[in-house]
Amino acid sequence: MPLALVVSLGATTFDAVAMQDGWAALDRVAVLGFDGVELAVRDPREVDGARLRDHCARLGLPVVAIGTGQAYLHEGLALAAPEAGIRRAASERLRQHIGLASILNAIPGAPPAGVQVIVGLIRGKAGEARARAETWLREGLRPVLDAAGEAGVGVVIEPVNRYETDFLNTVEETVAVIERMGPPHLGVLADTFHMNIEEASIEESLRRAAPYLRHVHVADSNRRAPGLGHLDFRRILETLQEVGYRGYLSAETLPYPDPEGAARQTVDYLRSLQAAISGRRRIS
Ligand code: LER
Ligand code: MN
Repeated sequence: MPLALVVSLGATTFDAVAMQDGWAALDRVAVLGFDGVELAVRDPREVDGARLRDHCARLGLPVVAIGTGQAYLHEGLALAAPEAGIRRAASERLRQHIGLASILNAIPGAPPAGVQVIVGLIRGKAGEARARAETWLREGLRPVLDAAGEAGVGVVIEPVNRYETDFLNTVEETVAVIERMGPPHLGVLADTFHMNIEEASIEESLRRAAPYLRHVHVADSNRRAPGLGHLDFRRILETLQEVGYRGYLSAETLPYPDPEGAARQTVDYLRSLQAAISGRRRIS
C-alpha cells in the first residue's frame, strides 16, 4: 500500500499534522520517500490549484486526499449546524473542495477512486437531535456528491472519536449513513487513532468498512507516528491487504519528536512491516 503524509497548506491549531509549512513541506515529503500527499485546506479559493497541480506533478507527488476540518475549526462551518446559513456555507465550501480535488486529480498516481474529499469535523455535532442531524448531513452532501460524480473524485466520511464530536463515532454508524445515502461516490475513511478509541475490534471494523473503504489515516494509539504507541500495525496492514484495500495509508500524526522525525518514523516503520509481511507470504 502506498504511503502519504498529511500536510497543512496554512498554519492551523489542529495538532495532528506533522508538517504545516505548506508548499515548502511538499518538497520534503517527496524527498522523505512518501508516494503521495494529503492536503489540509481551509478555503480552496485561496489556493492556486493549477500551480499546485503542476508543482506536485513535477515532484512526482500525487495529492491523494483533501482534509476540510479547518473550515470547522477556524470558521465554524458544519453540515449539521442548527443554523441554515451555516449549513449552506459548509455545503458550498465542500463544493469548492471538490473543485480543487478535480484539478489535482490530474496528477499521475491519484487513488483508484480519485482524490478523496474528507468529511471529518465539518459534519458538525448532533446534540439531542441525531435523526435531524443526519437529514441535514444528507441534504448538505447531496450537491457535493453530484459535483464529485461529475469530476471523477470521491467524498469520504470519517468516523471521529467521541471527544471531538457526538455524531458518527463508529464505522457501523457511518456505514449505515452511507448505505442509506447510496454510494458510489461516498465512502469511508478509517482512522486508526479514532478506531482505537471507539471500535471493539479494529480488524473487525475494517472488514465491515471494506466495501466502502476509500481512504485510511494512520496514527498510533497516542497519535504519534506508527510504532510509537501500542497499536498492532502488523495486524492492521494484514487486514487491509486481506480485504483488498487499494488506497493510500495517510499519516495524520503529531509532529513528534519533530516534523521530520515523525515523517521518517512513519516511512521506516510501515515499510519495514510491509517488507516483513510480503517476506512471510513468499515463504509460506
Ligand atoms: C481529521 O482527519 C481527524 O482525524 C479529526 O480528528 C479531525 O478532523
Ligand atoms: Mn483523521
